Amino acid sequence: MKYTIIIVLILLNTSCIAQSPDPYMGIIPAPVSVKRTNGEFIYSHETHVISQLENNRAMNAYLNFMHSRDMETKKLSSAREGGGYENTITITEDGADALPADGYKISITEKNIRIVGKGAGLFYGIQTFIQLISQNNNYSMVIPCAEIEDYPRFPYRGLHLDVSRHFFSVAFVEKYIDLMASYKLNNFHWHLTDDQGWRIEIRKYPKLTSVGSKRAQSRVGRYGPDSTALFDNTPYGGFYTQDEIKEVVAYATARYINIVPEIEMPGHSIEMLAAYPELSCEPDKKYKVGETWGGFDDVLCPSETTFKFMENVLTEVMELFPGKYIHIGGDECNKVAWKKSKYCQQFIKEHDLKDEEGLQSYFIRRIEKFVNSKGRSIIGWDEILEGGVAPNATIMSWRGEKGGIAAAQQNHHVIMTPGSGGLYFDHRQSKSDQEPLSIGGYAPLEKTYAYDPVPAVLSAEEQKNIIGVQANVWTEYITTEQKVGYMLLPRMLALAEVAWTPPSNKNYEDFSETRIPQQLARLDAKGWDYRVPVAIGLKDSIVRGSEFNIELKPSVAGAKIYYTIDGYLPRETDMEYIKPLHLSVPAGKEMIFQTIVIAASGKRSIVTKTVLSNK
Ligand code: TNX
Repeated sequence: MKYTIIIVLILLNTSCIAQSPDPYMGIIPAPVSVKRTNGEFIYSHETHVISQLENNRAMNAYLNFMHSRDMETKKLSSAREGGGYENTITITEDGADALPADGYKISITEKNIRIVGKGAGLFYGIQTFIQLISQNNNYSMVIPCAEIEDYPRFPYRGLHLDVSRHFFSVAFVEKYIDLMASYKLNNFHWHLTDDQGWRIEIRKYPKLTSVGSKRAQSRVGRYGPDSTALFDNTPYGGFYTQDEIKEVVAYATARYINIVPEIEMPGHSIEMLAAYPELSCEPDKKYKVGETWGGFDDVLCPSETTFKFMENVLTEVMELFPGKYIHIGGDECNKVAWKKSKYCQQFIKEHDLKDEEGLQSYFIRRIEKFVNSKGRSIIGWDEILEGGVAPNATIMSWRGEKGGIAAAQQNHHVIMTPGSGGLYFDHRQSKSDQEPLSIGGYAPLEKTYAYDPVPAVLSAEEQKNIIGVQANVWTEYITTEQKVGYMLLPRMLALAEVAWTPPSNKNYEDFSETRIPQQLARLDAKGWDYRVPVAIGLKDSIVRGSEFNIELKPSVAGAKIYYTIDGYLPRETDMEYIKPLHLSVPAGKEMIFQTIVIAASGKRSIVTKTVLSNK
């Protein structure tokens, strides 16, 4: 009798999916509680809105969305709030006081919809409602009946963008902020200065931009120890004027997003030295704005000139950014220059500091004192713990969780952003050589999703110091807006769920196989670039056997999967996967099954290759 092994690469039992629909109704981040009830609400041109909120950010978000759908809603008198009128949507603060911080409630019945919340909470309720109404990318206006109750896990839900290594326009930054708001992130960490370019106009020091924002050329390819570096021979620059900054701050505020500006010191600052060499320990030396990646030996000298200069810079920065936090960097400060400098060595002795780390700590404390005197607080990268942490600083733990744990134990607030936790979106998303140039580390979607910002080693009391989580988009190798999209999405959606959703509600299968495909289709329609995930149900691998059942699902709603078994790269001229395949491989042979996912917009996944082997 013929011996056959049936290997099921994936079993996506559709009847099973039908029986247990996505418990979160497509919403990312998954809400705290979703209770489905029978029936659906049909949103139409006849639906009236009832609200007494005027000039309200949540209400504006709702009206703008409806306007973009050509669904202007007629307003009914707010006196009807709570009256149970049919075919209405009530948007109200009434009853919001009983909700948790930044929480909201939505009830959808066949007759009407009621969204309750206050401030940011109501705004998040509207974002959830918008996701419900734009599902499956067909902008269906049919909303299943449900009761949703929701609030965030962490108060700080951050996303960073490095605009120094590569510069991104105001329009793009605003698009980025919009995206954050859709997924309930609330802190935009704007990395405005670094060795490779100063990007914010400072009126008192015009050379910061006229000199410091421009580099003569950029290093090509991955930075390494080799001395055969290639450069692109192309000048690069860009900065934001103060008026542009004000515009972005207002744009973010309208979406309940706080901006955390970062001004790097005392390291990552050679662009400042190029503009104002008197800030260095060797003022007669010539400095140029960084053209390569990685660190530089020359950093700010802890002199009175430097402190005065930085205070003046920070004064202008604080006038532009109204938020509580000013990020002062503090990472990777090379100590070479301080070790060589007589002035620094004398300073260490005179101030009874232990060593150069003590000097770094002195530097940060002094800046903190100034920032605190203006009623603001500093955030710094975890290096600011070295040599003793500034008294009121919040720590961003990026070199793993160690710094964050130590800071939480010392009763400092902590934002977790470890590269090792899948939160560095400059790391590659798969091990395929079809991925674009990236900085090195490996952070697939699943890894980001699995991250938990609260280390178990902390006591319950210490855990309260973890105020949130953030992902970072460093742009040494991200030269275009399109590539920002590619590196950001879909991982940012995983970040949103890590930051918002109670851990017990997290479900990677539902997230990656049901909600991500819907959301990606929605983002595609909005013009976002993103990494098209590979077909659901396949991984690059070898599978052994003679008979193979293959069941796949597109990773973006509405996308098509094409495949080949002839060894050639699949493209849209190949067979389209429509229904489960059954492939037989004779004894001693191998068949190479390759797939590509192509979204309606034409965006393509990498090609997967599965060897079906009967050898
Ligand atoms: C480390 S994270 C840096 C950045 C780089 C990044 C690249 C941090 C505080 N410093 O300057 O861009 O790695 O992944």
